[in-house]
Parts: sequence; structure tokens; C-alpha cells
Amino acid sequence: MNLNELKHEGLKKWVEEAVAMMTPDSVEVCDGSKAEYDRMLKIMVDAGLGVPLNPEKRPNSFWFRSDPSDVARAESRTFIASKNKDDAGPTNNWTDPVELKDTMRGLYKGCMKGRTMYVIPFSMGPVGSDIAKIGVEISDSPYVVFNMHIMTRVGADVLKVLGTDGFYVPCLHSIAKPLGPGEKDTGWPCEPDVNKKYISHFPDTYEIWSYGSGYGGNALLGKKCLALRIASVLARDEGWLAEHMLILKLTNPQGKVKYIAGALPSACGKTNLAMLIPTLPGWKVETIGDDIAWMKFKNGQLYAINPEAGFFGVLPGTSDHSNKSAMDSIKKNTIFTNCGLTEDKDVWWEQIGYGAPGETIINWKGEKVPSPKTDKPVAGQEIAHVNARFTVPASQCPVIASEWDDPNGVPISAFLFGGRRAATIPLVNQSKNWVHGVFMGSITGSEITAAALDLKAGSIRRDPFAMVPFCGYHMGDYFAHWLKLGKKAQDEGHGDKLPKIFFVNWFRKDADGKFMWPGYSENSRVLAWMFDRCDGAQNFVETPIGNLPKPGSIPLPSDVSDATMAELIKLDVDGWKAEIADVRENHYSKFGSKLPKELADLLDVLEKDLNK
Ligand code: GTP
Ligand code: SPV
Ligand code: MN
Repeated sequence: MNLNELKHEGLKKWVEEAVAMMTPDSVEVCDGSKAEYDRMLKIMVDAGLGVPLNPEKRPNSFWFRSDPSDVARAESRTFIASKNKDDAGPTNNWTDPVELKDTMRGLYKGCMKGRTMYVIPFSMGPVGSDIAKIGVEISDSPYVVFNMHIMTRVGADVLKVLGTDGFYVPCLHSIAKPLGPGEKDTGWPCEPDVNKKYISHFPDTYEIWSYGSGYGGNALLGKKCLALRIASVLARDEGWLAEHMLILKLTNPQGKVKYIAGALPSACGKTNLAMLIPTLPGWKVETIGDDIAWMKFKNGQLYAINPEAGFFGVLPGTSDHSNKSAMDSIKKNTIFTNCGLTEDKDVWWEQIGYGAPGETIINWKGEKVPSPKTDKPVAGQEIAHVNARFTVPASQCPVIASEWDDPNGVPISAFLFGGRRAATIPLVNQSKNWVHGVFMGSITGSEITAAALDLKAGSIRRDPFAMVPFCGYHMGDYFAHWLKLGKKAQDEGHGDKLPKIFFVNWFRKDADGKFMWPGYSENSRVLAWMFDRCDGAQNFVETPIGNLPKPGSIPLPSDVSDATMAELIKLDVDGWKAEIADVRENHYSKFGSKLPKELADLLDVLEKDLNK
């Protein structure tokens, strides 16, 4: 398709302006076809940037390796450039939009010389769904084009829905300027100086400008940039929810179904939970989405769609034991980035379940090293980068729910919030009501993981609703938005249809630093408890922090003793007192007058109750 075929005047003008600024050698409007996908891969492979995998072991799959600067989201280079600084709030990097655009125009000037500009029309959500939105990404990276093919719905039908004057989010992306004289080719095209990468959002005009990175969350702009940072602003303005949540379908032994949406911070188990194979007999989990949920109230019932069309999942730790559904999903038609490449052209990563085959293996840095005999990670010598990822179509997941792409969405019965916490936070806890659930979501803390470049892994940060890296506006206003939607539903007489809110923690550790809860498939026991709780089962005890499981109400996995379970579901009064102090001093204090009073009050109530 060429530019003249674009029927949308605004879109055409925007593309023409980008062409004038970036001066590509040619321009292509993407059609989303299989032929286009194959052609983009061939360009990368011919340039020596990708390796086709063994067609017997991984048909139609490819291995890629990025520059070391380009392995994760760059949070310190991610900007929310609202007109008013106060609109970005204390959790975002704010910068002046006019200055930022000036700087970036300088970087974009002539950046596509010698390259092709791809114009990628995509839909987040089933094309034409009343919850879906359209974006158009301009990029000079074939890697971005084929990953967008997998992660979103790309093609001509999107342009048809867009019509001549429809709304779309313009997403500008370039990997880097062409190399200047004497500049070193790092192999992977990007700006290797992290401080020259920009992932910029202009919430007042719903625009995204990204420069210098080819990594997923920085470059596949439909995902975190559009579907969360810009969509959270659209959701605030239009009265819906755009959340960093998996969506799963849970069926009990009697065949009754509930849909649950869950927010866990990056690399804290969303993909695993969404694809879980229950150990609890008779229960079934099917996947709707593994990372993002867009939700709208219809007649008082909240409906959710997965705006994505694929999974961009963490490889290390993925095995037949931890996530067999993911392992089965990635047997073919998969893009692997930053894992190991074996002698027989297959892929390998730490905790895959077996040692690396052959004598040698190529690690994510491109070095040939002896094959590790076990899959245990060795810090600093990882074969796969800790944030190595797969990209795969959702349709390849063996436990994908048939309604995963229903344009109407699925009705949500429960929310689950959680984080990675070694102590204090119980295995599961139900909020007392909607406002208390928002309170619990707002104080979520989690140990930092490797999903972001510039944070120190291991220390705890407050990550309310798992949205701190992804909320495009002031998080005090975000909490207020959640409270407002709940109140509206109640005022309209739909309070009983509001999703029940739960808090989970799979990551408690004992004194020896070992996980106390086996997690993964065994998490089905917690899901079942939640399911029954939604139906009013008397399986709980009321406590100041919420409803905790009644002893005996969660059947024990074989490797969990009664004593361990008692520890996992007890109220740790001293731990919570420390938690309250930290929330008050280091977290809530940041939001100033934008912190909803209801939440500040609940913190006081909790403190009083714990002191009783
Ligand atoms: P993003 O894609 O970054 O948003 O991550 P995610 O939330 O989808 O996390 P994912 O499911 O990919 O899991 C990340 C890491 O957590 C992997 O190394 C998993 O093995 C590990 N993990 C997931 N679930 C559990 C669990 O129940 N227990 C333990 N101990 N680890 C888990
Ligand atoms: C995350 O970091 O939460 C991810 C991967 O899901 S990325 O697409 O890079 O955001
Ligand atoms: Mn994520």
C-alpha cells in the first residue's frame, strides 16, 4: 500500500510531516499480511540481525539479540509531557512538552535516511469493538513491524474502521540516526547511549514519540505507551479503565464460570497466572489476556477486553513445570529475543527445566560459551538475559479461552492485586468493600525486578495497582478515578455487580530465603478460594486488614505444612504497623492534596484497629 491510498486526511498529513522530518528513502503502509511478516523477517535475517531456528524444533521461529543497552524498559527515559507539571504527578518523569518536542525533532531530523519508513495501522482490541482503539505507528524497524503484527491487529481493515476522520493515536518511532563517520555498529540498531533514548508521551494531545530503542515496551508503541499510558488518560477522560492486568477465565468443578482480572507488577507472574494449569481437581483456567485489560461498565456490569493480540513474555523461569501452556505456545511461529542459541539452532534459558544441550551455546551477548550442565542461573553469567522475552500470537496458547477476542469483552467478577513480598503480606486477603479494595491497591509494594533497566532489582518500591510505570497522569487522580467509578456504580444501584477485590502474594520467603508457597499451578487453590468468596462462601475470618482465609479453607499442596500455611495467612501485626508507617511517610505523603481523603482515612482506621 502506498501513501496515496490513505483516505484519512489527518493521518495522511501527519505521515507526510513525518516523512519531511525523517527523510526515509521510501515509505510503506503495512497491510498486516503473512507475506509482509515474512518479508520483514527476511530483511532482518539477511542483515545478519536474526537467526532462523531449527525448522524441526521451532518451525518458523527466529532468534534475536539486542544491544546491551536495549534489554528492558528505560523508566528514567520515559516521559509524561503534560502541559501542566502537576498533571503528571509525583510518580512520573515530567518534562515540558514544547522543549521535549524541540529536542526530539532534532533527533528525528533525517533519522530514516537510507531506511524505509513503515506506517503501521493497528487496533488495540478486536477491530471495531466498542472498547477498542486505533493507533498508527511510524517506525523504521522491521523488528517492530513483525512484532506489532503479533502483538496487535495490523492491517487494511483497521484503516477501514478509521474511515476518513476517525480517532487514532499517532505513535512516532525511530530506532536511531544512521551511523555517522567513525561511529561503531553495535549490530542491533538503536541509540546505545541510554541517556539519548526517549519514550515520550503527550497526554494532552494523546501522542507518543519514541526514539533510540527497539525493546518491546519502548518500541512496540501499542503496548505500554498506548494501551496504558495514553489509554489511562483516555479512560480517565471517558470513564473507563485501562489497567496493567491479566484476564483469566476460571471454571469450577460444577462448570460455573467467573472472569478475574489481576494486576501484578512487571515480572511478578501475570503471564504465569493467566495460563495456569490447576492442581486442584476439577478446576480449569483459560486465558483471555496476560498483561493489559481495558474495561467498560455496560448496564452496571464491568466488561473487559484484552487489547493485545499476542504475548510478550519473560523467558527465564518458563518451563514445563512453571508454565507448560507458555512452553506449548512458543513451539512455533515465535520471536525469541535475548535468550541463548544452542548448537542445533534451538533456544535455551535459565530454569527452562534442563541443562543446555551440546558443547557450547551462544549467550545473549553473542559470546560462544560452554553449555551449562544445569539450568540454574549463575548471577552475572546468565546465558539468557533475565528479561529475555518471547513474542507469540495469543491464538497459539493451548488454554486460550474461545471468547478471548469477543469484541463485547467478558464480565469481570473479581480483581486481584499483588506484589512480590518476602514478608508481612498474606497469601490472600479480600478487601472489605470497593473503597477498601482501592486502598489496598493504592498501597501495593513489590520488590523491584529486572523488567526495567534503571531500577535496583530487589529493593521494595510502592507500585500501586502495578501502574506506577504506566499511569499517564497523576496517580492521586488515578485513585480518585477508581473511587468515582465504584461510587457511580453504587449510586446507580449496581453495587452488587462491582468486582470483588482481592490481594495476593505468591512470594513469601522463610528465614532461609526459600519460597514458602510453591506458587504456579498451586495458585489455583487461592483462585478457588476467591471464586467461592465471590459466591458468599463462609471461608473467611474478618481482620483489620480484610478477610483472611479461615484455617482449613484452602486445601494444602503436598509440600506445604499446616504450620507454613498458618504463617502465610496470619495477620502480622508488627509487619503491618511498619507497612503503615512506610506508606504514610514515603508513599502517601507524595500525593499531597491529590490523595483522596477516603484513602488517608482508611490508613488511620487500619492503624487504630491494629493498635486495639
Ligand atoms: P511482565 O510481562 O513483565 O508484565 O511480567 P508478568 O507479570 O507477566 O510475569 P511472568 O508471569 O512472566 O513471571 C515473571 C517471573 O515470575 C518468572 O520468572 C516466573 O517464573 C516467576 N513467577 C511467576 N509466578 C510465580 C509464582 O507463583 N511463584 C514464584 N515463586 N515465581 C513465580
Ligand atoms: C512489562 O515490563 O511489564 C512488560 C514488558 O510486560 S514491556 O512490554 O516491555 O513493558
Ligand atoms: Mn507487563
